[in-house]
Order: sequence, then structure tokens, then C-alpha cells
Amino acid sequence: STQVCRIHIKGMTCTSCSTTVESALQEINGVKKAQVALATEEAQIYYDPKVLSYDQLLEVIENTGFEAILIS
Ligand code: 9UX
Repeated sequence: STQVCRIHIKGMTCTSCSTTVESALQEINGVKKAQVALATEEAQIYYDPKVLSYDQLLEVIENTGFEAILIS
């Protein structure tokens, strides 16, 4: 199954920031697709909820050094 969630990310100031977060998300097992938009400070993530939770997605983002807040 695939779940989609959106996460607000605070602290990104350049495209290198957003690429770092996007790459970190794409590397995780269970993530099918991840897009991080700098302009809207938002990540859209398609993932398998059987493999990982959105709490883990938040953690992955926080580990890249940015603040992550679940939107939906
Ligand atoms: Mo450059 Mo974005 O240091 O933090 S990667 S501004």
C-alpha cells in the first residue's frame, strides 16, 4: 500500500538544503517518492506505511538538521 503525507520543513534557505532533505528521504527503505519544495517549505512523501511510520519520516528530516512538522 502507499500512503502520502506532507511535511512542513523549517530552516531551508537554498536548493542545496532542499536537495539534502530530498536525498535523505529517497534513500530510506519504504519511501517510494519524495519531493521537497524550497519555495513552499514542504515535502510530499509517498511511502509504505507497513515499512515505516510518518514519525520516522519526521526523524529522518530532523536528522538532516531541519525542523519538521507534519501537515497531513
Ligand atoms: Mo548552503 Mo542551504 O550552506 O543551508 S546548504 S544555505
